[in-house]
Amino acid sequence: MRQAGRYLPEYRATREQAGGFLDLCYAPDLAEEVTLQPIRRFDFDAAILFADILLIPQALGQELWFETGEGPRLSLISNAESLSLDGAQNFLAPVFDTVRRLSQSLPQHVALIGFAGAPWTVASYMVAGRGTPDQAPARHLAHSDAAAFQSIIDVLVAATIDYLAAQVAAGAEVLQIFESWAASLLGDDFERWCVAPMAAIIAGLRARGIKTPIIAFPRAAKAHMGDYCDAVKCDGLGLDTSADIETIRAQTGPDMVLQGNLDPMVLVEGGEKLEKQIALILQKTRGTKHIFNLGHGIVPQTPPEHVARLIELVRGEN
Ligand code: 1CP
Repeated sequence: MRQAGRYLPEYRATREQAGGFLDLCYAPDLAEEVTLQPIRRFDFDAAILFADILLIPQALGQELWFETGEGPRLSLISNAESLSLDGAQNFLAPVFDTVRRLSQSLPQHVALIGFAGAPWTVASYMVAGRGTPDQAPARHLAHSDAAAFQSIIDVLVAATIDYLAAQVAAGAEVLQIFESWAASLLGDDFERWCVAPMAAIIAGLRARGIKTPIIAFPRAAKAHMGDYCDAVKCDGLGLDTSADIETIRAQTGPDMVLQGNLDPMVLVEGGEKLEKQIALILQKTRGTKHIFNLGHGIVPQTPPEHVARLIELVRGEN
């Protein structure tokens, strides 16, 4: 869903060289290269590690592959029995290698963002074996056998703490945790499967003395964002395209760092619409702690010139 590089010809060339998408994720020199490509072109203030949220299930022993033109596929599970934490971080060692390389090769002023998926979102793929519009298989398991679903979530929490801690040890300067499917849960379900695991990961990292800023991205969550931030204790909050910046700012107070929420489709369109949207976000966020960013992943058909124009407009303001 982030899929940052796919709008760039240089990404497509490196991806071709790697073979498959997963080969690219596990080849530190190539993953480093595709992380650097947008920075070279646009001089962004931050780079996000090239990897995927589904590497953790694979490291835990679940089969993972990508169907060309379709997306991820995983062998099916309905409890944690076949998952193993032993060896998981070893399996992920190439990712830490990529982070180490990037912390050397990125310009000093460019922050390196490490990341992972949040347990609910990752589990939704693990249980369905693929992406789903409504996460129905995971919601069904969470209701029909909460203990089994909890066992999957618990393994993910433990693996994710280790994974993010290792990224920090390798040089990640900011962490982002993607809860892409936060909108499919409400009320107690949201509390149990989104809030509690996110809080446990952040608390687990803090208990290890890790002070790295952590941005949570509960995409399109319907909860009160002030309460969410208080509960999970994140340092930053990613806003999707549907979020109203001023409303969320009022909910979180002035100290929370917000990030987002330009519509990626507006970036595809460009022109006057893009200029207006950017001006509006800049106006709404002036003088506040806000990281200019999209509200969701950049789409492959985005013309790179529109990204260059965005940078010009945002930088012109400062
Ligand atoms: O080249 C290709 O065809 C593969 C496309 C691709 C890429 C480039 C996938 C498959 N993942 C990625 C990289 C990726 N994914 C990054 C690295 C940085 C970047 O390129 O920007 C990151 C941060 C992610 C995160 C990710 N993967 C999320 C959460 C983020 C979000 O935007 O909400 C999710 C849900 C995924 C799963 C995933 N990986 C890839 C696809 C097609 C999907 C979505 C599957 C679906 O639900 O249909």
